[in-house]
Amino acid sequence: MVGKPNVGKSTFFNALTLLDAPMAPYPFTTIAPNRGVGAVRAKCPHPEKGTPCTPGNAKCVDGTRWIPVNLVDVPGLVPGAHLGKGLGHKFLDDLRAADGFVQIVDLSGATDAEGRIDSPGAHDPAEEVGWLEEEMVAWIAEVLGRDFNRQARTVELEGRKLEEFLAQRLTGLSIAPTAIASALRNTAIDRAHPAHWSAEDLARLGRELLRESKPRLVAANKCDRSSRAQENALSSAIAPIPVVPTGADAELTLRRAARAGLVEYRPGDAEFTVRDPGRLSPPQAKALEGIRAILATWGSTGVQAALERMVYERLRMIVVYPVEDETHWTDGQGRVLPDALLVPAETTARAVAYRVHTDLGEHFIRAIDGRTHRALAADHPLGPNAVIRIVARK
Ligand SMILES: Nc1nc2c(ncn2[C@@H]2O[C@H](COP(=O)(O)OP(=O)(O)OP(=O)(O)O)[C@@H](O)[C@H]2O)c(=O)[nH]1
Ligand SMILES: [Mg+2]
Repeated sequence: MVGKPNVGKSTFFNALTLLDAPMAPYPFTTIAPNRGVGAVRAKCPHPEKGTPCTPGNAKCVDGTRWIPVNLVDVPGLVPGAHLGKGLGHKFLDDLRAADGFVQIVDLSGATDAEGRIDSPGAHDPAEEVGWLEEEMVAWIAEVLGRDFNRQARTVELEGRKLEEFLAQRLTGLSIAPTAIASALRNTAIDRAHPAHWSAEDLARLGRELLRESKPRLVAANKCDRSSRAQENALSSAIAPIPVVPTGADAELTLRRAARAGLVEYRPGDAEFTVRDPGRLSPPQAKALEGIRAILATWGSTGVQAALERMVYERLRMIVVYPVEDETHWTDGQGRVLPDALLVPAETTARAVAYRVHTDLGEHFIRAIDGRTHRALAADHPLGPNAVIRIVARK
């Protein structure tokens, strides 16, 4: 969860995790990252077998699995952060390990670049998206560029592989070697002479690396104070980055009310019901009616949708179910579909084996498709919702 201060990052994070990270209507409320676990939904395969499942890691509610996803809420970023403005570098370093960024913006335009309150519509959220990208590009270019020319010369002299040299410099940024290779291709940079690369070349490469390795999605937050026209303007200004309108505050209220047993609400739903109107205080009743109006306008609070679009569309993840018995879909203890794993689309059968256990990956013989009962080779790419048994040497 990234963005300028005071846009609702911690509120968004709390809504997804039901944790209690501090939230307040002024900038820099968050001064150190908050870590927690949210979840994305997937249709559970158990009805195909006609038996209930026995989930271990990902609970199943009415046929919907909730697959855990690690989330990090970081302090607000301001223009000039890579030079140390605001909480600067510290903030950027918290982003290293992320697979993707959900940028929260203030769609209502009622906060300036430093997160100070202003009148609604005074600021254009598209600008936040623009300068945040520049900050991240500058940050990656800086990580790449430290003592670059001297080291690049030795790479040239020793004829070392450029990709390896760059990968080494980018360690910890969670950037795949394939992303480095395609960033090099896309920038058409002079591969033979890295020692001659200019600061501009490094920035171009940084921009490509960011694009290749850290998919982004914008949550246009505070939609309760915004219009569809504002959403459309933002979407066209920052295309092709997808925009999901969100009301983090409303989602948090609903989830907490559901936890307290006051309402029936499932994250992502378009509606909720009050269990016992007599139990609500007048302010609670009023807040919930306000949220009803938000749901009527926007269809949902958008928070769950934003996370799921990030995971499924932007990160291209799928859910697979490893089992030990391909007929009953059970593990060794007879539990049905115990594990639901999020893996990149087209992950191979062997890679899933490694995810389950290193031994299983190393001693992999074949996998068996739980639906067709056909054998799958190690490099067979898996599709969404695959149920597979892995056969390994003992
Ligand atoms: N109207 C409205 N206000 C919201 C929404 N989400 C969050 N807020 C409010 O925005 C303010 C800032 O929320 P935080 O979650 O602390 O924002 P942040 O981005 O984490 O802020 P920093 O940690 O300072 O960077 C709080 O007053 C929230 O109640 C929303 O969907 N609608
Ligand atoms: Mg915060």
